[in-house]
Amino acid sequence: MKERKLNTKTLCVHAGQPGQGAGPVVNPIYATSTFKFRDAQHGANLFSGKESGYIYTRMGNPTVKGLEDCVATLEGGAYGLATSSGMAATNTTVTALCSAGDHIICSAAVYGPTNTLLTTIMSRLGVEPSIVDTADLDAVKAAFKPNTKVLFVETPGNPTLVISDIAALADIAHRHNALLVVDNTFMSPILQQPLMLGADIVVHSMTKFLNGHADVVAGIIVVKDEKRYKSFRSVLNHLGGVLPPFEAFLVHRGIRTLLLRMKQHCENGRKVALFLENHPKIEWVRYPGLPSHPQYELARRQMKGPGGMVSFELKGGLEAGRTLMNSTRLCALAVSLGGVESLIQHPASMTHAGMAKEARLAAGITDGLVRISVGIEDADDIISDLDQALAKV
Ligand code: LCS
Repeated sequence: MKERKLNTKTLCVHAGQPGQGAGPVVNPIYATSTFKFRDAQHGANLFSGKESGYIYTRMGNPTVKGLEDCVATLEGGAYGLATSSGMAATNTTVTALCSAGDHIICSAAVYGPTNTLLTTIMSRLGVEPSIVDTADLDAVKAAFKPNTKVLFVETPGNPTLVISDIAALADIAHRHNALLVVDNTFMSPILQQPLMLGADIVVHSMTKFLNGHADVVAGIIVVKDEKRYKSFRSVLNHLGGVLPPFEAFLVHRGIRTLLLRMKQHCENGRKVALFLENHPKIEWVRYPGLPSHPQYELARRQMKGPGGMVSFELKGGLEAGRTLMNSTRLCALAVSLGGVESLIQHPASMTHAGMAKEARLAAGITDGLVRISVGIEDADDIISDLDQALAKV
């Protein structure tokens, strides 16, 4: 009998966890830095690859492997590589794919430090970046050079929520013998599966929706084939930015409720976005679930839901935004996103403060833009908090 494919809800609960048979129900924390060999030959065989098994936790650990298998399954990929942060996932990916003399194209609207990593550190090491609005396919085509190795896309982009067409960009990248890397942090594999749309590699900050509880910093890379996995594993092992087992355990636990949480983030995100759009003190709102989003149709085609991130600007600009952020009682004034609790922050002076002002403005990150990560609390409570804070503006 052909094995029935499990549905996503079931995979969130079971992927990467121990299978049937006697033993633990939950993949335990292997709190060990190193693993004993049977004898000297066994150790030599593990190092040479003649036998597979665990050697040393920087090279692999059963708790971390359970999480890697889980996220790879949810993304529709073959292998995962858990990293110590989302930035470590991006850094490891770029380092694995690019050498001095190569060129990389990156979305204009990305998490601030991703832009900084490419435009300062990677460029210092000889990898030349081009920052492009990847929602504009003609601009992307024009940016390719003979030495372009990677097209790095964040969609929806942080914090403008601009959406890039993954399938079209995969096609463009492949025509130029380049690889498409997608940062899927804002969506999680529940709402968007870039590998299924043609992307070659997915990276995540698992600090956000995947973990979902604002108590871990973590990242992951998902690839489609063994050859790339082995080369990435070697780079990660030598760069050293691996995820420790305790953090892996927490993220794996968080993923068991990922689908339920994402449903609630979408439901609450819609309600909050609609409330803001109808409020007289709001200048504009950007949310992929609102018909006013410039790429509403693409969002509906490419994403299974609009997610929990909402960006907006008040009519009074930056000063009004500051008063709002200082007046919320339930929404916490903090960076990060994707947790069960609602957070509010100001990208120009916080998450994207490290970017050059011209680059920030070119990416649509205005001085007055305020970003909310809508949590899974009762939507009416979030809205009433924003309502009382708006009354103070
Ligand atoms: N990619 C995206 C889309 C992100 O939003 C972040 C962090 C990262 C990568 C990096 O992940 P990390 O190393 O922090 O795990 N975004 C943050 C934000 O918007 N506020 O604080 C962190």
